[in-house]
Amino acid sequence: MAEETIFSKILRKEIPADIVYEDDRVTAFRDINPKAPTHILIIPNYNIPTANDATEKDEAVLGHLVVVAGKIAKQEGIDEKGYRLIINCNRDGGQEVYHLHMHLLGGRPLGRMIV
Ligand code: DGP
Repeated sequence: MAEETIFSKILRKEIPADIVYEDDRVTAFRDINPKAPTHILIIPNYNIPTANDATEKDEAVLGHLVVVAGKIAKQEGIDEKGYRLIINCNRDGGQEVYHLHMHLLGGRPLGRMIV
């Protein structure tokens, strides 16, 4: 079984988070250290540590992350202007929390890439 992270505690509501969306498969909450006016993390409700650990059984939930990202972007009023979705993997990818998550960033022009 994957190791616990701070995100497991957020899922169990043991520590506070500004949750903007939740259903039976995924949960979304505002990043504690926002890099843009809208910076939301969307996570599966169970721990897949990194993109390397994703398997065929995770395909539905991983696809759902993107569908939910679109819904939240609309909710945040950034869908028309646009936004960026990022999944970091391991050290070179800048991953800090080993519970796979998708960053939804928007609310300002982000440039062509974040480096
Ligand atoms: P990453 O580098 O892709 O692993 O991003 C992890 C993000 O998680 C980082 O932008 C900060 C955010 N984060 C870390 N701890 C917490 C927390 O306790 N609460 C919230 N809301 N966000 C957190």
